[in-house]
Amino acid sequence: MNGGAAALRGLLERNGPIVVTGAHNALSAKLVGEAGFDAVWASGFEISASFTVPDADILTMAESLAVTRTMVSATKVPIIADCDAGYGNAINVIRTVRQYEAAGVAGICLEDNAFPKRCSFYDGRRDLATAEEHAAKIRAAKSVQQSPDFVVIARTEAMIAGQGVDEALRRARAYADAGADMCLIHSKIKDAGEVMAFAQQWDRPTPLVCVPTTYGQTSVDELYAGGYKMVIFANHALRSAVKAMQDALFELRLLGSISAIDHRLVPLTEIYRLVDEAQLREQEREFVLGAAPVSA
Ligand code: SPV
Ligand code: MG
Repeated sequence: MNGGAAALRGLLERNGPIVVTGAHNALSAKLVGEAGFDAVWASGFEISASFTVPDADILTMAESLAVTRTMVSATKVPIIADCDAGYGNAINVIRTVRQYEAAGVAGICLEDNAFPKRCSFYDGRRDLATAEEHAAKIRAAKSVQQSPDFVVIARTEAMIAGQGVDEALRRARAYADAGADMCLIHSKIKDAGEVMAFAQQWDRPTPLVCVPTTYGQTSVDELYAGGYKMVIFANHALRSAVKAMQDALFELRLLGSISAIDHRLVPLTEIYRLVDEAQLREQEREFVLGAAPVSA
């Protein structure tokens, strides 16, 4: 049984917004859970950056899956995996769903970028799959999931590609009708105008998801009131970590003494807590130090 999927279904049935935050490894996923977010977004942008490669289907499915597995084991909070365009066509999607569901994620997101995808915010080339092709991927995904609770989010990049709200509506309707559990409507303009206009015209029961990276002044409550059930803060664990590390490392190099940057650090005991060092000592007492002698 996939406890994460059942928990995510519970959140979908509950009133109020589902607030999700991105992570890129086990530790950041654990911190997202401890901060009280409802779910972890296993972000392609964050995981790619943690390998210092662009978010453009450079990492393989196996690499991203391996990272995602470490997240599942680090937190009880449901994990939603960003599976980009599904790592190929509908046949690749079938294996992607099987592997991610078996890894214990609560759900996956599949976007209608053509494979290989490019991050929604990069300038330059942007090719979308046809609506028909992506709807078939959603149907393929839904046809192979094992647990009825597993959540498939269909994402349209129509507005990212400059094709407007009407094209986003046409595509999202096709994905909802293909069986998507949620539709993610992405936008890169500097206010919530596009996503709000979309939600006003949305005429399916399928709940909506948004990623307010470029319209960060709009609150979760406003987005929920506008029709968005799930809000994903996609990359903020990564960006805050990079800033903290850059500032601390720069100052350490400049000042040459650890005590000068003490105020920037968590104590070692906080790291011990995060890795459950107390449990290690308990297990050592029980299974190593106090091991009963084996009779000959
Ligand atoms: C990610 O975090 O990888 C996403 C969200 O897909 S975005 O970067 O906004 O496209
Ligand atoms: Mg992504």
